[in-house]
Amino acid sequence: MALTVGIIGLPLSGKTTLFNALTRAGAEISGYPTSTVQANRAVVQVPDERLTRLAEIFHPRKVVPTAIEFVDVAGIGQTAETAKREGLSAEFLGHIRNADALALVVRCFENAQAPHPAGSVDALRDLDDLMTELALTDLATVDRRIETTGRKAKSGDKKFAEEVAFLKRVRDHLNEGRPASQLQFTASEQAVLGELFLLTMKPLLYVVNSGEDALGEAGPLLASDAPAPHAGGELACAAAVRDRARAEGAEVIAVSARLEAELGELAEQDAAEYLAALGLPALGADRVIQAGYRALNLISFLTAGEDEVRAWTVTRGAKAPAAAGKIHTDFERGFIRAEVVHYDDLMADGGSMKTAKEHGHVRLEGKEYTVRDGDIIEFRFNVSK
Ligand SMILES: Nc1nc2c(ncn2[C@@H]2O[C@H](COP(=O)(O)OP(=O)(O)OP(=O)(O)O)[C@@H](O)[C@H]2O)c(=O)[nH]1
Ligand SMILES: [Mg+2]
Repeated sequence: MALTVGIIGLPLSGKTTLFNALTRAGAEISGYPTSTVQANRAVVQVPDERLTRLAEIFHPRKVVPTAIEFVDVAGIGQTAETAKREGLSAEFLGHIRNADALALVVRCFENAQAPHPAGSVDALRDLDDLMTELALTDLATVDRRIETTGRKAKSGDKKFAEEVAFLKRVRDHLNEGRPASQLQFTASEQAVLGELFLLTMKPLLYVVNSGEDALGEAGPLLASDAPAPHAGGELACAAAVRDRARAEGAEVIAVSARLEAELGELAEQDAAEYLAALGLPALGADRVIQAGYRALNLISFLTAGEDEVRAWTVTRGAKAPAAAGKIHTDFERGFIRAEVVHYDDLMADGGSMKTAKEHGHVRLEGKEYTVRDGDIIEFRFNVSK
């Protein structure tokens, strides 16, 4: 099943425009808020040029990239959606509860045709609003759970009393405006948290939606420690989001959703030339997907043969048998060894497995081997025992 990234942000921050750029799905956008009433969903392939290169070497019958699902929802805050200040509605939540990560679209672009609902561009104010809504929503979830568990605790079962004590700690923490992801908890407490699907537990990815003119400068600015070259404006906005994201150890990237959406309508070659002219390395859509992978702490390993060349997703730090289990449970159960050559090594060896073997680049690894991003793996297994 594909991992899901929920695209959230204030009204008119460019969520649907970004969604369209990511998925080329052509969802409706507009210049006034709450245009996205229903959620937009689409599954997209994770771009991986290594697959293309491997396909040239192995001539497989098919090439299978991994996939990621994006969900685009209505704007949060400053709208009827949250006017009652009780957090997000059940319907809204239904769309993002199960997301594996949240992409927070932060508006840094100026656009007189679609003015910012709060009257000015101010990323930190917007982020505070957004995080408050998420925390309020989590608080409501925790409160409900305290009620139900509290009733069970009346039976005298110590387990429920402990759970209530923990939930109250979570509530206090959220009340201080801190995300649940910063809590310390034991394994059994983690199990309780896992059942709550709290929004502030999810890995975050900050997406600075900058104007098309500022994008060329915003990208390098995010990668550097430099202050914004002038006060106010789109670059100062981008720098503010960068500093916030860094303080939280979260991923941050800059895109111009509108530019990306327009590029998405061009032929791939034309889009690439246009990007190069702007000094941009890759389509923002691709960078969002890759940053999503980093936010989720995921890596890809590869399999390559005559039948198929394919990318698989595992959590960073996964051992070889767990990776094998992604392909088939039998592979994990009967795991014997993994024959591994790293993609970079294979390329350095001219794409020849024979040369790679001669150079000692093909290794046999056991159960304790930690899979690396870009490993090309063939598993040896035996399930007859
Ligand atoms: N100049 C400029 N305008 C943008 C950019 N991204 C979005 N817009 C404009 O902002 C307006 C809102 O864009 P949407 O993508 O609908 O915003 P949204 O966040 O999905 O809005 P809601 O669903 O109502 O919350 C549209 O008029 C877009 O054309 C951008 O990068 N630059
Ligand atoms: Mg929208």
